[in-house]
Amino acid sequence: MKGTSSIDPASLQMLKVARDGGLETAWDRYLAQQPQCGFGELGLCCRNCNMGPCRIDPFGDGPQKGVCGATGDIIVARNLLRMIAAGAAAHSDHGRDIIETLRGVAAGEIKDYTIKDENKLKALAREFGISTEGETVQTIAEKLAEAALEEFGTRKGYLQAIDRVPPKRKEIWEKLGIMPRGIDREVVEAMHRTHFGVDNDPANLILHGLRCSLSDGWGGSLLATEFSDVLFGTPRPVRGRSNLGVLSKEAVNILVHGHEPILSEMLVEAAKDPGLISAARAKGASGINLVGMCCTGNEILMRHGIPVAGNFLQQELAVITGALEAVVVDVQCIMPALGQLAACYHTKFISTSPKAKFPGAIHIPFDEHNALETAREIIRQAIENYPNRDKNRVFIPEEATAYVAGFSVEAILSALGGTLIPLIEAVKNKKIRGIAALVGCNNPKVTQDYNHVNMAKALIARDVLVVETGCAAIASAKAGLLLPEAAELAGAGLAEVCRALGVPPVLHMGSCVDISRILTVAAALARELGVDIADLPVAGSAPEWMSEKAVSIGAYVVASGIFTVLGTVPPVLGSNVVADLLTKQAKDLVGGYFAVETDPFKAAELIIAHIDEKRAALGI
Ligand code: BF8
Repeated sequence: MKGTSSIDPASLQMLKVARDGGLETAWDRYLAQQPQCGFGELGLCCRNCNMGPCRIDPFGDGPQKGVCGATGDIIVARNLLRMIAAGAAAHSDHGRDIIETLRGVAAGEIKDYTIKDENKLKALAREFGISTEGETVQTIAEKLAEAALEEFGTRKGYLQAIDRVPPKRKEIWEKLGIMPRGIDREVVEAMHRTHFGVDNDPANLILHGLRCSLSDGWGGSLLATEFSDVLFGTPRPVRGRSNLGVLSKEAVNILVHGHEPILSEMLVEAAKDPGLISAARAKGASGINLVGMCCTGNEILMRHGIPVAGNFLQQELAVITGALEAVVVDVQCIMPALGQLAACYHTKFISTSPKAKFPGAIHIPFDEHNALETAREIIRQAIENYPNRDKNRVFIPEEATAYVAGFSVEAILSALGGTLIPLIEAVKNKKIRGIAALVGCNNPKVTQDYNHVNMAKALIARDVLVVETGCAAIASAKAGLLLPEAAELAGAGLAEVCRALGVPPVLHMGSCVDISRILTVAAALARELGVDIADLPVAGSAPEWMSEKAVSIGAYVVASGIFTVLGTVPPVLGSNVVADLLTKQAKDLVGGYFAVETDPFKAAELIIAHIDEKRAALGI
């Protein structure tokens, strides 16, 4: 959909406010960047050593080699591997922070968090070969945290969660030499290989990219999900509201944005403090209104039904409502533009992580050892700021769509009566044609939410059950697709299943690290059927992706055997060799492969054709 910024009415209203007020957003900066660098778009620029920077002429007239002799194929492959490594590092470092918090809780050093899901703790301990018999929860947690931290670097052999994978998949990874070892190790090796003068074979580089990404999907991300569930509770279906209309005209509005639930969970706790609520009232506010954005928004909506104010491209728009007393951030997907924008309003932009500081931000270090008090201090600062709100500059759109979220693996199993068999039966008798995972970001290259919403609608209309995470899930929440009533938009078979189970046709499974929940379900389905993941009628898509994390996700989904459609073009088209590897040869090597399709309706058709091909091969 060319020429339109967003399909979200709330975003469109806020963009008008921004334009009228002369305020700049990502959409403006995107336009100012046009035309974007063609070498960069094709992946043909190399800055890995100081003989460069070098770039390859895609038309064949200028240089075809960098100073060192690297061809376009080598440069594209190296750049892609670095993107995967950065994405895997981000997810996995998030995972490590959660595990370290659990270790601190178990050791009694961190007091403000408790272990919310002891059953999951014990199940994970058993998976890691840790005896739970007669042991205290603390001891189990301590041993489990230590074992999980070993996954990052010192483990011998392959990652523990690989045992969830069907045997055929393991054989493929072993044969190709891409069985993921330590999580950190794969990222370090990616950086080593892409250093000057090391790995210069495009296929060898891409294969390591797959291995590195697998250490994210089946390693860092999976541990982030599982240990978050242990600490903060495993999500269950929960109702909430989504979009900028969740901001309040009367209450102190605090927006929490970023990724790690360590911060957002404590803000949820602190916002309930009667003393702080009274303090807010004393300043003339009706109370405290904590809302989320992006993945940290997903974490607290999945576990508490906290309202979610929007997805990636709405972070600036939330500030432009003029109604935010504070934007509190930790790590990832936070625009550095927020500092300057917040300064145009009374809004305090508060950073909390030593890893992520921003121009124009107030830094309040968030220390897990003093978590509740730090969260209270942040909320106090927001309350103090309430009288500075200029009511004449407040504009809050009305949109606040209801949603049902919280579909963890455990919640799905419970909706199905404890086993995957009813789901398998529904797939076999074609009530459910297949399953598509729609994930990932917004990107100003795409009309906001257009690809997400249209793909989801096109798929459910053809009886494809859609599972979502990240900003894709927030797009569906805003569009009303996460409600059981949305079954009326589904094909007859899927609608029947949804009505029988009381679930929406689009299931919100969490934040981006929670794509590991989708992997876990896919692996369990394959095991149940005695086939490989690649044999299942399932597909993935990142219809509006922008981040390096999404590149790692795409790579591990494909490496896990799942066909994946990208809705924005990755920077690989400068190399036919790399493009061919990803879109064709990967199918023979790992079962999964990529397609690029920017039109959401055509992308949905690709997924349906793939699902039908897999159904035919299974004889169902
Ligand atoms: O990890 S979907 S814009 S918020 S990267 Fe970021 Fe993309 Fe949103 Fe969460 Ni995921």
